[in-house]
Amino acid sequence: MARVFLGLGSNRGDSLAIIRSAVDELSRSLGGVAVSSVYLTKPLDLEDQDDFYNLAMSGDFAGTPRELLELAHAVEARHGRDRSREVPKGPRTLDVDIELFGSLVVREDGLEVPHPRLAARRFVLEPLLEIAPELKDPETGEPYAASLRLLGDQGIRKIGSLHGNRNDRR
Ligand code: PH2
Ligand code: MG
Ligand code: MG
Repeated sequence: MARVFLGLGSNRGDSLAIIRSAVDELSRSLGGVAVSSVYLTKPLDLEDQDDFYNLAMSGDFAGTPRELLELAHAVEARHGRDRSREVPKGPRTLDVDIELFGSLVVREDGLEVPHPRLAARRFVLEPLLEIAPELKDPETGEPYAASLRLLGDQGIRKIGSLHGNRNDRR
């Protein structure tokens, strides 16, 4: 059993509903799930596209990294993602990335864990550290909190809980 961390993103379609549904689906294969707040984030890499909704979730997973990747791809496909008809790093209904798989390091074709750009992306690190502030890079032992302090603003804003905040209602 490994504690795994996933990064979810969407900037096409009804992004919040898509992410909510994907979290529910993924949660069926994970134990002791934790889910971060939702963040509205400026697109990185390919800047000429709509802002993304991003969050992180974690849970205990009983399978292999390859099996988790297959699950991630299946959940993406069920939420309208068609990898054969999309622009690399461009708009997508749902992206489910494996950020960390316990302390495993995997560098294979199509499966790289920790995610190669994890420590450079505020839209990944901020939600991740919200649910696990002590997380460290399994290769270097460097706390991700230190990586986060090195990053600039990157245009990310916490917009609240995935299911809304009950205390906001009157
Ligand atoms: N995903 C990308 C490329 N750029 N930018 C933001 N803000 N959020 C993302 O999830 C994202 C991105 C490719 O997966
Ligand atoms: Mg991806
Ligand atoms: Mg991605």
